[in-house]
Amino acid sequence: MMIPMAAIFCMLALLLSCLISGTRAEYNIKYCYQKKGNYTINSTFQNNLNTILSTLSSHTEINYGFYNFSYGQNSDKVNVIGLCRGDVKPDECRGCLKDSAVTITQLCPNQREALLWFNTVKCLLHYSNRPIFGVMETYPGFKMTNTNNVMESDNFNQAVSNLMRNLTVVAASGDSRRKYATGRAIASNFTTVYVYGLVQCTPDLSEKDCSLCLESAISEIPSCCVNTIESILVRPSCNIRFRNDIFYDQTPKLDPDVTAPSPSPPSPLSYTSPEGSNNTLFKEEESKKNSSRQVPTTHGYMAPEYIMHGQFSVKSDIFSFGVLLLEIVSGQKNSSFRRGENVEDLLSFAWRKWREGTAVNIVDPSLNNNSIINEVMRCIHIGLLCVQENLTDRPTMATVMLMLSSYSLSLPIPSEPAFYAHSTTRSLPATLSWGHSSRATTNKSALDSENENSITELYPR
Ligand SMILES: *[C@@H]1O[C@H](CO)[C@@H](O)[C@H](O)[C@H]1NC(C)=O
Ligand SMILES: *[C@@H]1O[C@H](CO)[C@@H](O)[C@H](O)[C@H]1NC(C)=O
Ligand SMILES: *[C@@H]1O[C@H](CO)[C@@H](O)[C@H](O)[C@H]1NC(C)=O
Ligand SMILES: *[C@@H]1O[C@H](CO)[C@@H](O)[C@H](O)[C@H]1NC(C)=O
Ligand SMILES: *[C@@H]1O[C@H](CO)[C@@H](O)[C@H](O)[C@H]1NC(C)=O
Ligand SMILES: *[C@@H]1O[C@H](CO)[C@@H](O)[C@H](O)[C@H]1NC(C)=O
Ligand SMILES: *[C@@H]1O[C@H](CO)[C@@H](O)[C@H](O)[C@H]1NC(C)=O
Ligand SMILES: *[C@@H]1O[C@H](CO)[C@@H](O)[C@H](O)[C@H]1NC(C)=O
Ligand SMILES: *[C@@H]1O[C@H](CO)[C@@H](O)[C@H](O)[C@H]1NC(C)=O
Ligand SMILES: *[C@@H]1O[C@H](CO)[C@@H](O)[C@H](O)[C@H]1NC(C)=O
Ligand SMILES: CC(=O)N[C@H]1CO[C@H](CO)[C@@H](O)[C@@H]1O
Repeated sequence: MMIPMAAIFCMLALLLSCLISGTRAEYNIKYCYQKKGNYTINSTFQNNLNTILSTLSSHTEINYGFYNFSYGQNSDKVNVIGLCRGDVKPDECRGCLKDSAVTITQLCPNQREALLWFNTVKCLLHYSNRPIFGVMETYPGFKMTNTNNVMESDNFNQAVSNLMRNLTVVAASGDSRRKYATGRAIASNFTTVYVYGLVQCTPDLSEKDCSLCLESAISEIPSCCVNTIESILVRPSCNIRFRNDIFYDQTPKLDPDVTAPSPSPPSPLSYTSPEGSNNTLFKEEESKKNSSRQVPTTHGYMAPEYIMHGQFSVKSDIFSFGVLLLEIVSGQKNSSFRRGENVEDLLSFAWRKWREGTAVNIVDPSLNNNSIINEVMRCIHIGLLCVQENLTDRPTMATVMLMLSSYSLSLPIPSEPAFYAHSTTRSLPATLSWGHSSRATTNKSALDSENENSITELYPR
C-alpha cells in the first residue's frame, strides 16, 4: 500500500468523526419545471446555463448571501437566483451554491427551469429563462415535518403563529440584501419550553410581497405541523422553519459564556424519497501512470490490477482505502467470514449483503446504533465504490472526501468488487436499499409530478 500513513490517519479521523459525531443528514428538495420543457444538448441555452452556474460562486464581492445574475440574450437568457440562509457565512454560502449548481443539473437534466433547496434549505438555487427577479412566487411549495416526536406544548398554535408573524414583520422590513429573521417563543403556558423560528424571503421582493409569501407558509402550519418538533416550509420566494431547539447561528452571541447549544440529536424528518439518482459525477479519469519504483504492499489490501498485472496507480490506493474502510465498519478483518481466509471474502460478503439490502448485518455491533446507522451505511457504500474492479469506477480521494462531508451528494451504485468470488451475474439491484429503513417508501413518479408538498431528499437518516 503506498498511501502515506498520515493520509490514512487523516482519512480515518474524518471517517470516525463521520461515524461518531452523527453528522445530521441533509435534505434536498428539488423541483424540475417539467412543463417548461427541455433545452437541447449543446445549445446556446445550455452554454449560458453552464457559464452562469459555474461562475455564480466566484462572486466573492457578495457578502450578504443573495446572488441574482443573468447571462445571455433573448430566449437563451438565463436568470439565476442564489440565496443562502441568513446566518450562513459568505464562504460557506458560495460552497453551498457551488454544490447546488452541480446537483441541480444532475437532478433536473436539461430543464429550462429548476429549483433546488439544498442542504436542508441552507441555500436555494433557482434558474429560469423567464424573468424571476422581484417576482413573488408561492408555488411550488414543499414541507418537511419531523413527526418522530411531539412538541411538549399546550399552546403550540398560538405561540408559533405569533412568533412567525412577529418574525415576518422584521424580515419583510429588511433591505434589498437580506430579508431574514430568527427568534424564539415560549410554547407552553405552564413550563418554559421554547420554540425557535426562522423566516426568510429572497431580498428582491418588496416588503409587502415578502409578508404575503411568508403568510402563505405560516397559514399552512395549523393543517400540517401542529406540535411537530421541527417543520420546514419552503416556497420559491420564501421559507419558514421552526424547531424545538436552536438550529441557527445567533449573531451576535447573547452570552459568550454560554456555549452554543450542542447540536441536538439528529432528527428524522418525514419524507417520501426518490431512488438514488443516476449519477456519473464520480467517474474519474483512469490513472494510467505506472509506478516503476518498488511498491510497498500489505497483503490483503492490494488492488487486483497490481497483483495480476503489476499496474499501480492512485486508484490502487483507493482500493486499499476501501478495504480498510470496510474493515473498520465491520469490525472484522476477514476471519469471521466463514467462506475463506482472504480479505476478498470481506469484500464479497459486504457486496452480497449490500445487494440483498441487508448491509446492516455486516456492521460492527458497537456501531449498530440507529442514530448513526445512515453514516455507517454511507461508509459501506463508499467502501464498496472504492473496491470496484474497474479502476475507472473507483472515486478519487478528493471525491471520497466530498462524499463524506456532503451528505446530500448521491452516490453511484457500486458494481461488483474486484475478487467477487461468486459472480454469476453482473446485474445490479434495480433500486438501492439501505436494508434498515422502514421509511424508504418511494414513489419517483409522484415526486416528478407537480403536486404540492411532495418532498424529495437524497440522504435521510
Ligand atoms: C426532458 O428530458 C427528460 C430527461 O432527459 C425526459 O424524461 C423528458 O421526457 C423530456 N421532456 C420533454 C418535454 O422532452
Ligand atoms: C456536444 O458537443 C460535444 C463537443 O463539441 C460533442 O462531442 C457531442 O457529440 C455533442 N453532443 C450532441 C448531442 O450534439
Ligand atoms: C395559553 O395562554 C393563552 C394566552 O394567555 C390562552 O389564549 C390559551 O388558551 C392558553 N392555553 C392553555 C392550554 O391554557
Ligand atoms: C410578538 O410581538 C409582540 C409585540 O411586539 C410581543 O408582545 C409578543 O410577545 C411577541 N410574541 C412572540 C411570540 O414573540
Ligand atoms: C440584484 O439584487 C440586488 C440586491 O438585492 C439589487 O440591488 C439588484 O437590483 C438586483 N439586480 C437585478 C438585475 O435584479
Ligand atoms: C441511469 O442512466 C442509464 C444510462 O444513462 C440509464 O440507462 C438508466 O435507465 C438510468 N437509470 C435511472 C434510474 O435513471
Ligand atoms: C504500464 O504497464 C502496462 C503493463 O505492464 C504497460 O503495457 C504500459 O505501457 C505501462 N504504461 C506506462 C505509461 O508505462
Ligand atoms: C446510540 O447513539 C446515541 C448518540 O450517539 C447514544 O446517545 C446512544 O446511547 C447510543 N445507543 C446505543 C444503544 O449505543
Ligand atoms: C472500465 O470502465 C470504463 C468506463 O465505464 C470502460 O470504458 C472500460 O472499458 C472499463 N474497463 C473494463 C476493464 O471493464
Ligand atoms: C406512484 O405514483 C403513480 C402516479 O402518482 C401511481 O400511479 C402509482 O400507483 C404509485 N406507485 C406506488 C407504488 O405508490
Ligand atoms: C488479510 C488477512 O487479514 N488475512 C487473515 C484472514 O483470516 C485468516 C484466518 O483467521 C488469517 O490467517 C489471515 O491472516
